[in-house]
Amino acid sequence: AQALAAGMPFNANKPLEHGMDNALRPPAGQTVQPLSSAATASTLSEEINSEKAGGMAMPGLNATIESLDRVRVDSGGQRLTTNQGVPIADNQNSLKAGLRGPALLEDFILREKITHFDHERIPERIVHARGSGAHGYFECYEGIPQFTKAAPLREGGKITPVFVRFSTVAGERGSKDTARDVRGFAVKFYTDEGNWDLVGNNMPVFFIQDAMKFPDLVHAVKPEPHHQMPQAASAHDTFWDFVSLMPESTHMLMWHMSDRAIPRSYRMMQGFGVHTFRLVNEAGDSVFCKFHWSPVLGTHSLMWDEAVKISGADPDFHRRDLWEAIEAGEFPEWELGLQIFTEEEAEAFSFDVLDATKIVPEELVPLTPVGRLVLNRNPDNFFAETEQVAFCAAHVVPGIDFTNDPLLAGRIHSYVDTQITRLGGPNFHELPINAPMAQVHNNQRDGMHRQAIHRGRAAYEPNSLGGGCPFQAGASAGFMTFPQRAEQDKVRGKPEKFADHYTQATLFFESQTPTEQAHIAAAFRFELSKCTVPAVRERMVASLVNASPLLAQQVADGLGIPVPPALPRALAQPVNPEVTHSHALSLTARPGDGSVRTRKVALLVADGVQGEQIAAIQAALLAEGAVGRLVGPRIGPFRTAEGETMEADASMENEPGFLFDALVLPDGAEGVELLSAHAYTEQFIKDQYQHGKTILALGASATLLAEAKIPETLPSGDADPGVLRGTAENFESTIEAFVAALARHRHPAREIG
Ligand code: HDD
Repeated sequence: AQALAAGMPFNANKPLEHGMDNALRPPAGQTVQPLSSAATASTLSEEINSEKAGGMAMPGLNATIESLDRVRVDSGGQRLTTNQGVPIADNQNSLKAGLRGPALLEDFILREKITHFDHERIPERIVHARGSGAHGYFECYEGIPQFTKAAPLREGGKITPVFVRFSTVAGERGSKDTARDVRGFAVKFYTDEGNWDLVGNNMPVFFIQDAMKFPDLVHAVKPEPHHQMPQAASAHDTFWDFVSLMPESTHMLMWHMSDRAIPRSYRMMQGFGVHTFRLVNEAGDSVFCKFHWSPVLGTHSLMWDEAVKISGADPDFHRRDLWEAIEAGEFPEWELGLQIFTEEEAEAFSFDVLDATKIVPEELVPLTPVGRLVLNRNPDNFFAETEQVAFCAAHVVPGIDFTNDPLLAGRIHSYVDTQITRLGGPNFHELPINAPMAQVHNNQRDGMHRQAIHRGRAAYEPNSLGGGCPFQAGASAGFMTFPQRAEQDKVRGKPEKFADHYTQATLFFESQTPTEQAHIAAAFRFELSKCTVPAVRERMVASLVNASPLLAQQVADGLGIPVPPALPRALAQPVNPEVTHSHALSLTARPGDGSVRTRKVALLVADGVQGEQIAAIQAALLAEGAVGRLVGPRIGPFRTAEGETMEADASMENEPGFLFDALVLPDGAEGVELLSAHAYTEQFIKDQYQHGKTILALGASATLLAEAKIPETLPSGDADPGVLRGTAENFESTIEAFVAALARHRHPAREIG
């Protein structure tokens, strides 16, 4: 509109239309700094440290800010056009022969609109269909050039833009976030030397050892083919039929039945590269490596009953959580830690590092911290970015290489292949979200939807007509596969150590706290009780006997069956493991920074509550980075006991108790009476208590606790550190105690009788 008013031709407005007026761009006259030089990196590093002050993504840190600007479209002030840029006069009425006459075939505007609409959907991912993404950056701490020449890891202070997508595995695109499932944790690094995708999960092992079995695994866990049920759930016969016949899955099943499978937030879960990878340095020396992402906020989970309820009240729970945190400037952060070990060390381990059903215990090879990942920008458009992003396990850069893990081998093939169907052809790398920031030059040509306009006549190599370009980078600059010796017979089979299916399943179970173990037993019981074929249940319990007779007993009791004889083991001689207890495997080992940042607290209000106390608690929470929301019998204004007005932005109906991390019950006799009479209050409090959350009852609201039958003490007889009672006299210290109790995430002692 400005351009038109100024009498400029329409296209002169193009930069504006494409987001060049983005508020995040540097002021006029200032240029965005290049990412490649070390000097620039350290300047940016300083800027990042102050980024939270502004709560804004910094220019230069996000691939999006620079490279995606050319495709951003902002239609503010623009007139409506067809896809050919023809201005549209009337977008409400189709072209008809007379006002009551038939619509005309000639109406190219109607037909273009409907035709495009008809083709708006693309096939969803066969696995990991439901996900959420965000932009951010990876910052290297010190640089580890002695181990790798990979651009993001070799120099201290180096900043590499990233796009990350989290996902569930089994559910369809529109399924719920809080299903019991593995979570994908896929990171695309836009490095100076091309894109590197670390396509991992929130669990460090996998169900199977060989990619040959992947289609079977996925067919088994997906909804059953005859009636397409159940959605986003492994609790059905075909899944348990398959895994009970596949003892190598036992270790992964322990993780899958643990609270890891129901994370509190994408921001509060670990990520793992799963496979053993290779790092290669400038000299061509190589070591083995496992990648670990550790969240700064700690690793926290939901409870099963909570997850089930959340999936009804807010199927977008994790998506919303990630989005809101980034919008609020509370940028999620993880530390990247590497387990680095030599091939010779690996030879001596009691397990095979090429087996994706095995971890390398942290007690055996500790983590070396190498950098941090920060997500600081939400996508502008879900489809263009989160849906069209294409991760590929084959995308590595110089300095990162594969090992002979047979699961990884299949992945190297599968990801590119699946994108060709999903994204409609071989040019998906040209989609803006997938395009590397490094330059792309090769002789690949044509195909569906080609964007690049290649100039010149030589599309082959070697050539003389194109001056020999693009030319091979050579061994010093180009990707060189690590020259691992390979002189063996061609065979279909697996190495001896792959046959040990239970040692690490036992390690995992025995490293859990009693509460965590109880949750695992409950999850097995729940899932197997959903199987309709008794033989499937029995076979699974028979397999568990090999991992833990105690667990097998608990599950069998829960199913009302005797413990069956153990399944025959593939390995006659039991393995002698290096580590028999690993605290690192328990969620309690990862409390995070101890802060309450981004935790959501419900402050119940009604007419006549003591408003000043509520306001003071809300302010105290905000000062700690937590969110206190006023929740009323309805939304809207409430009159406080002091005669002021407070505004509830949530109601007990639209935001039930289980959506919050903690609860504050107000003082004020009139308000407490109104809450007591309200149909939702009791369940709101009960859910909070049963899910182990912190509850603070101020003054008169102690009666609400009694009405909800909240026990005075823990089952052990001790005081419950998560149920606090406040009075006007001890108000200040109560707030402090409340924040400290909230920082503990949950109070599991309530569960153990
Ligand atoms: Fe996979 C997607 C992670 C084994 C084949 N996988 C996919 C995604 C993640 C993983 C996070 C979603 C990426 C995104 O957000 O777009 N997959 C894993 C991990 C595995 C694993 C950690 C084991 C260590 N996957 C695996 C095997 C195969 C595949 C063995 C096939 C042989 N995975 C695929 C796929 C998907 C995929 C079919 C579906 C959509 C896509 O790739 O882009 O190619």
